[in-house]
Amino acid sequence: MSRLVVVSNRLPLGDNPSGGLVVALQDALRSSGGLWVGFAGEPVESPEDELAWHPGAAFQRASFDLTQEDYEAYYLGYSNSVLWPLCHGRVDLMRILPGHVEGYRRVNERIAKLLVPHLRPDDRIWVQDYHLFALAFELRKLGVECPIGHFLHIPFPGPADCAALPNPGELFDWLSHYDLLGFQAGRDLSNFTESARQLAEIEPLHDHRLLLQGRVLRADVYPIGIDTAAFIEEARTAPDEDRMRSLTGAQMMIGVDRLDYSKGIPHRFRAFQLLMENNSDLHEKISFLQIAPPTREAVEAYQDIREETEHLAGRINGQFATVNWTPIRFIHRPIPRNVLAGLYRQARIGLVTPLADGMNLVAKEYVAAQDVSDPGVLILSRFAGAAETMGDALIINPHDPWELAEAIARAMRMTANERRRRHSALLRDVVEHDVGWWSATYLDALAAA
Ligand code: ADQ
Repeated sequence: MSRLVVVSNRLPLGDNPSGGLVVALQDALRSSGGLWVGFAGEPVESPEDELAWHPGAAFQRASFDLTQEDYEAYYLGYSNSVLWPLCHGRVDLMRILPGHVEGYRRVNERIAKLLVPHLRPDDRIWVQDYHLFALAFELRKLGVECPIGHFLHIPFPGPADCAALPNPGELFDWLSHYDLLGFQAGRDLSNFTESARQLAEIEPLHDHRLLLQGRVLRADVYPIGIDTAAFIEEARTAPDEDRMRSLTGAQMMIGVDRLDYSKGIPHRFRAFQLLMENNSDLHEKISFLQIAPPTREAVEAYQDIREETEHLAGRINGQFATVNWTPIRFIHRPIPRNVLAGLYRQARIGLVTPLADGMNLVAKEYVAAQDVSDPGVLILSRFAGAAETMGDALIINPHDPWELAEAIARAMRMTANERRRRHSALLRDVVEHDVGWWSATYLDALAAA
């Protein structure tokens, strides 16, 4: 079997690293004697001209260094201040600076140069996400001919948004050097083909193949999943968090997100406020736990979101709290997985309302964590990739606070029969399409590409 080489922005560090992607790729990496290459996490003053090796995992791991300048241009700059907002429909938040795209090209080129001496002719390379769009292009320049696939974890923008890039054609040039492009949802594949049609040269062939900028490649949809069996077990055996039980017997509604403007957290707070204003019978009956650790605080667009959400939560609590009841609890810390699994299981409602999201794994974790005899209700934004396969959730438009408030009220009143019927359909999908299915399906397609 040919060796699998995975390249991602972040290298999973620590002994026996875990996390969905690691679990998904571990078997394929181990059985092929595979290698994972990524950034070690902190910029350094004088980077090494070689990869650094990290023993302690079931596969080989190697990291590359970045200078502060490269980190700012490639990671904080082009990746997270241009591509992230672009792919999440927020071109208004893009900060285009000429040095940033240069830095992005430079880092992709540097990773390619560091990787090439360690490659074998029959390797298969799997590149993860938007930080590394240009990697195949750089590897091909250095003569690498083995199959290279890309998987995009976030949405692909449509033509109107793509046109906001300084040089949209370059993105499609980069992508044309892959053999397989994987997307989370049908929506992303259509956006990709439509954007390429308007901004580059594309010709559809048969069997998910196409000609992009004169090169043949395959593009298809591979919705990512979670390690479902492990998460079900985690939730079943989770510690009972008595401290989270409410004094008034209120049902818990839970939201779990990185504190990111794409996740629609202020929108759900406003909908909750509307619900409270119009349904006094629900006062003291529902308590909303939002867990949202801050991320990317060095990126300008992230600096307002914490203040805005804290302000909203404070206002809502001020308006409705009673001596025995706090309507919203807002936690800014990451939570250990087993505690998180237990909280999902206790929550009568899982609230997942992004304005744009590649997939959204919280939706799948919430479903996996439920007690099948008395499951809770998933409320899911139609803008999450997950909505394409999780139609038995209450699908909502997060921009419409009335619709969202109505869905919460409906979930609170839903009969146990209807909850079980919806949950069993959702669980079937989350079990069948877990993260192992995702990686196996993608890697089969890469082998055939
Ligand atoms: P993210 O934007 O990070 O991922 P998501 O899919 O929701 O979004 O995954 C977040 C993960 O972090 C979940 O496993 C969740 O449990 C965990 N998490 C979040 N807050 C936490 C907390 N406070 N404590 C502990 N764990 C927490 C990107 C894309 C998504 C896509 C994934 C995978 O943006 O759309 O689903 O990659 O492809």
